[in-house]
Amino acid sequence: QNHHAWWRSAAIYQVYMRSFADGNGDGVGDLAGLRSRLPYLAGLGVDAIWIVPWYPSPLADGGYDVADFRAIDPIFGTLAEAEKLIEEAHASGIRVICDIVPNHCSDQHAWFQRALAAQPGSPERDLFWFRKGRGESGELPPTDLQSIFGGPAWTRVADGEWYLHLFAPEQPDFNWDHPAVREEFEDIVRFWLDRGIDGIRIDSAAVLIKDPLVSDDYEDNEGIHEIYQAWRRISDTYSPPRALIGEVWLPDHEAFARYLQEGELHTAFNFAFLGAPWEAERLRYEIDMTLAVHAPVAAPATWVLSNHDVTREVTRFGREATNFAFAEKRFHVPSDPQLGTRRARAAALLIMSLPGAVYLYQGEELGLEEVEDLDDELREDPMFHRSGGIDPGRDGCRVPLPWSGSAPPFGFSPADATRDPWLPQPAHWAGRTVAAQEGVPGSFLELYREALRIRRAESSLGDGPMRWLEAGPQVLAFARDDSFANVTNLGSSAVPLPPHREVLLTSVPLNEDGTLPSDASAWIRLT
Ligand code: TEU
Repeated sequence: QNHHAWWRSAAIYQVYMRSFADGNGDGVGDLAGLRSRLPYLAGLGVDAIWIVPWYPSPLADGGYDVADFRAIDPIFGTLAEAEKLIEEAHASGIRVICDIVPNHCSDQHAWFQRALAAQPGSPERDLFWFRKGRGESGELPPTDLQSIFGGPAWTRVADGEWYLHLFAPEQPDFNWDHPAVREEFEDIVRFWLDRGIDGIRIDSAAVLIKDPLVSDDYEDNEGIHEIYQAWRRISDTYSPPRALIGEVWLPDHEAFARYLQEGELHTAFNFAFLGAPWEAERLRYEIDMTLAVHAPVAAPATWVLSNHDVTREVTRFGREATNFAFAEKRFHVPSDPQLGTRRARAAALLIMSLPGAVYLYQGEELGLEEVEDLDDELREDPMFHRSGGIDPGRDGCRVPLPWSGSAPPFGFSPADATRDPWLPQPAHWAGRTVAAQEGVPGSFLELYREALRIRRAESSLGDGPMRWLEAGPQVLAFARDDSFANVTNLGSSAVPLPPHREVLLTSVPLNEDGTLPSDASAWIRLT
């Protein structure tokens, strides 16, 4: 086992910087805020932070519309501050992962601006997907392809040509058949690795190669692997080793695993738990499937309960039987926060004891729920706007964190702030702040902190083998070695724990007779 392969067992904390901590009082999170909260992250016990795009951006898609891949947006700070952050994080034992978005850029990116100013058929336009439209005067888009955020995937420019965007119109797709695009991104990868970045999260990694006039299929096309093999050759020249982490959304498991072959990505997000209901048989299937997918490749399994794209898990798990991170939010299915909280606590102990790495999304450790009652005018997500409001979008999981105090901004911004937080925080978050939970036995935060502490101390946790233990139909029970086991009860009645010496941690107190209540999880030391 390579001890330098830190990503194999890491707990990686996702920082949505706009909403993490605001240092300068403008209502938007920034590098100064993040730097001031590094002691919190070190105390929480995470191994790394993944920072979502911090580059100059008009924020048409929360920063996933990048105007310059080699700079920091002034609302967050400066490149010098980013370098300071990396240094300080390293000094606190925390690695730093940045987010590279290779499929598209902002329509304000210099290359796209140059393409707009240039003639149809020019080399500047060849870096993107400019095409003539259909119809007598080209008034119809080149194809009927729909964008992932809704509406046509083509937008027309002043001279009549159309350009392709798989996401919002403000996010033109690069033409990855063009060698200049490849060289540019290889150089961007070097740029950030040279600044001490420990890993790169690769946005929408499977959709770069396409031939939109020939086929609507933009996922996992021929030629995609060469791109990441080239990136891997670059990352392999760095020491200590750096991780390439793919956001590879592919339903086909074999296709997914090909990104994790020798000489390619080190690891990729496993989104299986985002779509799985709170149901033992289904979760067992997802666990077995995940481990089977990873068995033939060197990459570790990874586990994700939430991120900035999906409904927060407290809300999801509070919906009886369903846990669909995407579709169900459109139908405003009511959620029971007590039930959701209970299950989310159990789910946390479940994923943190499974083999491999875990990704935690800021606020998950506080038990925050989805903010579902944001005013329409405040919602920024293009998914909301481009669906005509049918899809509530992803703003509800991106509300600024509550740190302390009894009223907004809950310490998110300094006392002398000039602006309110960019999205309003619910008043009842007074009970969810870091300060309200810190040191309080049984709080959500202390559960995460204790789980992360044990996870670090137990050599059998993180990457490594597991075996299922005999258990009832609504129970998931597995051992990590001869002594450590997890039992998670998804049923509606209490279950006995297997013979054990010691109870290490439980998501809720055990019953007086020592049984594990429903919707609860326990870490135990076996006899
Ligand atoms: O997401 C990729 C992606 O496919 C998402 O659009 C996903 O399908 C959707 O969010 C589900 O609700 C990445 C980023 O994580 C996301 O925030 C960006 O909007 C997107 O890429 C475009 O860069």
